[in-house]
Amino acid sequence: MESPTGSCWSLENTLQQLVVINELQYCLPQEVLHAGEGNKNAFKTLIAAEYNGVKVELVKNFQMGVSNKTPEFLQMNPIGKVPVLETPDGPVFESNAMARYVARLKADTTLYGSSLIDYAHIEQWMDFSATEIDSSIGRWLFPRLGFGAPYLPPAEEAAIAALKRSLAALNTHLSTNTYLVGHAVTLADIVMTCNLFLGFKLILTKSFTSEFPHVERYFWTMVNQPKVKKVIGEVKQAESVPAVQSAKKPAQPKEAAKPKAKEEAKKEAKKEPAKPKAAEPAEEEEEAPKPKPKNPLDLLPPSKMILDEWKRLYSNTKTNFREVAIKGFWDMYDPEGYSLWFCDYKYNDENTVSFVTLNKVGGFLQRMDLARKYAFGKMLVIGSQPPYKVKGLWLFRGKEIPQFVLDECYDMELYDWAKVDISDEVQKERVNAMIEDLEPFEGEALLDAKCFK
Ligand SMILES: N[C@@H](CCC(=O)N[C@@H](CS)C(=O)NCC(=O)O)C(=O)O
Repeated sequence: MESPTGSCWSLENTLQQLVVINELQYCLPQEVLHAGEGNKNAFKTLIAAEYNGVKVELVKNFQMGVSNKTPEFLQMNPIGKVPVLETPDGPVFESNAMARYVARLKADTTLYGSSLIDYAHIEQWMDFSATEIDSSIGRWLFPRLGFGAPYLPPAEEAAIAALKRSLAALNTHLSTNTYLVGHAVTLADIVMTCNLFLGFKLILTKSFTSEFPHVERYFWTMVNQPKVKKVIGEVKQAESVPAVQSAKKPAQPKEAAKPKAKEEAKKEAKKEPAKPKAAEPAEEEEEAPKPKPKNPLDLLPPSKMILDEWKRLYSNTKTNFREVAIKGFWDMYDPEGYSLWFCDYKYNDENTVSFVTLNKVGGFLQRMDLARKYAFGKMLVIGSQPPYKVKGLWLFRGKEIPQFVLDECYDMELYDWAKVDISDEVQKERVNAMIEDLEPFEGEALLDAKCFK
């Protein structure tokens, strides 16, 4: 940015000007934030305001799909998206710009670091957070929730791969840094946390995030900072990847809740500052969630086999695997409550590149996340050179492959499935070999063995 004299823009000059703005702010009207409660993009502004001691009021009775369609709102943001910050000098849209504005309202803010290079790094991580993290989470999450782009498995796979790549880079950075820049919370951390928040809350299960332990540590540290917690509330990590839902129609205005005029809304906001609560995706704000129907597998008669006990036994057996884990498995196995299945990839001749084959299997296991409560699986990538064979063994609750798995995990149709006949000792031994990663398997070396548990 150039100053009127043509010299380079200086952070110091701007900060000096902001001292004046800061001193003036007490006699100016307050900032008003237009967004529904629980909007993670609005949280950026609210958290920055907490850190800077700036008063920002959340407009009351904001109704997504209604309030943001009024002519008054469209004057503030022509694209009609939320959030928007109304300032004494006019409206600002784009949540990062709004958060920057609030960060700069305080002259001696620490949110922008203490040097030009800190400032550049803060901007760097904010851009990274928006373009590499938030966009990949959105491309994975929203099609599943029926918003935006339609759900397409290859597009989902690409989004997950992009997200993993970005999280791996973030994880490396955070392995030697408590915060993104310097030794204290900056605006970069606020923006990154809000973006991760949506992911952790709605789709990034523990089994997904455990690959990125430094990101986990960072996220939980951030959301437990008192000033962050005050805005976003208690955070609970997603327990499963949401099932694919059919596309949602845009919200229709409701009879009872007519859009409020800007002035009226503003007046109400001033009367009683609204307290933000735990978030929902903004698009869902206008509808109360329907009670989730019970999974039919939960209605089956109880089984003597406790899946988690088997998973624990599998994970904790380090020696004498045959005698302990495999024997334990058959002692527990309940053919009335569970079934075992072999699967065989139909297109093994396409498995010509090892890492692509491994990614394919990794993607399958990722998408099976929705069945974690009801399944255990082993997937073997077989062969020491291409084309690799992919074969697997699955244990499912119930006597058949659960219908919701067939419906929602598109990989299922890429495999031939055969129920294991446990009265056949040869088949039983094949089960054992697969659980155990026995090598050679059917005469060949294993490139990899992945477990779903
Ligand atoms: N880049 C914008 C994204 C804003 C955005 O996507 N807002 C969503 C809700 S979180 C919205 O208003 N959607 C309604 C629409 O697309 O019409 C920002 O960071 O503020």
